[in-house]
Amino acid sequence: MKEIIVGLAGHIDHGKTSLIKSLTSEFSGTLKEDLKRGMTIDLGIAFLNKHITLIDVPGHENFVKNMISGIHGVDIGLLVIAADDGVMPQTIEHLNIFKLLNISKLIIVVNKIDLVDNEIIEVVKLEILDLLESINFVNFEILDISTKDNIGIDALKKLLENHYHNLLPKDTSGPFRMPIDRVFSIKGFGTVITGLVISGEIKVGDSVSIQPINEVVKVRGLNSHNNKTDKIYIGQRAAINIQNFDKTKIKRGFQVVSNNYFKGSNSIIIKIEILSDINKTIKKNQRVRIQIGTSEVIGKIFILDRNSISSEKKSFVLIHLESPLIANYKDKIIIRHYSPVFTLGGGEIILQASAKNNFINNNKMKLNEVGKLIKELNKIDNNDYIEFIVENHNQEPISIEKLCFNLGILKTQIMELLSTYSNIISITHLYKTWILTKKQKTNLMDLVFNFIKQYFDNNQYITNLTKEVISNKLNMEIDFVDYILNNLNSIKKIEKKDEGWRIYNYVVSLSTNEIKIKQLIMQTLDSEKYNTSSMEDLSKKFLVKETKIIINMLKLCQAEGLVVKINSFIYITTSNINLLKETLVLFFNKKSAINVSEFKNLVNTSRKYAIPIFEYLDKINFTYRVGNERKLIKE
Ligand SMILES: Nc1nc2c(ncn2[C@@H]2O[C@H](COP(=O)(O)OP(=O)(O)OP(=O)(O)O)[C@@H](O)[C@H]2O)c(=O)[nH]1
Ligand SMILES: [Mg+2]
Repeated sequence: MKEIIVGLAGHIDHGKTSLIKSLTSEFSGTLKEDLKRGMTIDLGIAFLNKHITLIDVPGHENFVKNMISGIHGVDIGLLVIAADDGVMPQTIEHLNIFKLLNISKLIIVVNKIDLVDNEIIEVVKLEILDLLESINFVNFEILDISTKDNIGIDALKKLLENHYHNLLPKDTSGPFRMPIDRVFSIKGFGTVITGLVISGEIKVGDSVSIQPINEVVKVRGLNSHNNKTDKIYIGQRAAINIQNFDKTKIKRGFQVVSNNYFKGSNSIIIKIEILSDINKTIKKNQRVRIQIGTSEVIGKIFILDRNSISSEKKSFVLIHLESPLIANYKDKIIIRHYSPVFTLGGGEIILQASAKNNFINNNKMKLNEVGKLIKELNKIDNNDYIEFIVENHNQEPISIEKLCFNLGILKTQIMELLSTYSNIISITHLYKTWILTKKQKTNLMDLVFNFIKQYFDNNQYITNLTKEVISNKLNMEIDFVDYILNNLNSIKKIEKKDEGWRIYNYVVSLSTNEIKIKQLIMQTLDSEKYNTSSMEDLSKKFLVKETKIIINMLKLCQAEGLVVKINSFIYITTSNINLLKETLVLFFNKKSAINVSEFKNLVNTSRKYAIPIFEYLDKINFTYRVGNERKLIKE
């Protein structure tokens, strides 16, 4: 399962289409206008044999956009330079685009050698070598060709065959992804989409989605090399026939992808690179054309750590896109000047954000925060941002699913990838898996512990803190909080207390006066049974000027489970409540329902207490109301 795609490039009229014709005896143009004008406008596809595909592109400066659509993701770049013309503007621009898209294998064809003598050929070659050196291209071969006199064609075929044999098969295990370059319909078949598969594989019958319109479609048929096939995979040019789908809804630039992968982004953070030969800078808020794969959208560049960007230094910028783009980690992009249109540079995607969650409009990520991110990114010099992406989720650790989505890889691949990162760990708890850096985990453990500690310091009369409160206050996923709490417990920093947690060995430290008041409250409430004093009554009784101490001690008694709050005025001790329940159970043995006056007599209380106590008993599901009576809820 191995194929190679060769993308042609070069200045207008230098002989790209002629070369394809000589190699394949096939005309690759697809448009009538191409024939009329004698110039290529859009992409053309031709097959050298069943495993080598050639992609023809236009050389005219107005159609560089189509050229980029054609050569993104190819294995080899084939740059055609006419010997009678030498290096021309699009020779340079196309070569730069190969470089920016990381198409590192290059064959240079010096064409039309029939038109010049040997000396000129040598001069042109020197010119080419100079150019390659200035762009820092090292992996290339140069061939002399005349398509007119059929010189060098066999040598080129042989060279391409050699490349084919030396190429290692590509890994087909990723999620499926194919940027669309053509859409058409065939009578009786419906809509057909073509493109170059840049990741994964699909089979007939699979369900895939079309992004960024997020439409799920079923694969009805597949085609590759003009033949029906039941499977297409990475590295192939392919056609997908989809069921019942209106072709006008699909455009070049959309992508066919595995469901739940590669969704549209409205904001991207990229590592940007400006071409050295254009002598231009990119300024803050500049509008540019952004091209990824086969799509182009307009974007605005936010430079957050300097005023402008020139070719001397790579930098990170935020780009806000006017319409969504399928942009994934490490995707290569081309940046073109808005008007006049020419290539400014390129870049690599580091982070992407969807429309709902975009960096600027969402309160979650203000511009100055993006600025901080960019400062952090500037510190990384190894071109690997996975650790950064993981740690960037900070208090809301990234789930394994989301990380797979962000990186564009499958769950089955991620663990192997992450095992090569010594600072990254995975945590599985309550059937969920999060990915964190070691440092992030330590920080989050500290954060939760310090939060609990401070909470206890500020609220000294509480006895525990629930995970719900912690999750809420720290804005952290509850199941992850649960993991951290259990971890803090295992290292004896906190311990379980009733339904929540408290600092390990925590004791509420009370003053002598507080201890005294607490005892008095307990004694009083206990003896008053079901006609208890209110908070104010208690302060009067104990001659306390500040009710605060009573409030605090009542809260503490409540937290310790010694007292039950019936309403804001009525507190009853837990032992008296238990006694009440026992008394009621005995009553219900004799009679199925109890009314207020029976209750008043039974426990010797007044109406003022009876009604709230009834309501309390209903609330705790001990009794239920039937008319004016209460019945026992039997377990
Ligand atoms: N003498 C001579 N003419 C050639 C040779 N190869 C191509 N041509 C001529 O050059 C002209 C342009 O050739 P094309 O193959 O259309 O060039 P292209 O690079 O595809 O042009 P665009 O698609 O418009 O960028 C045609 O008239 C060809 O006949 C060659 O080896 N020798
Ligand atoms: Mg052409």
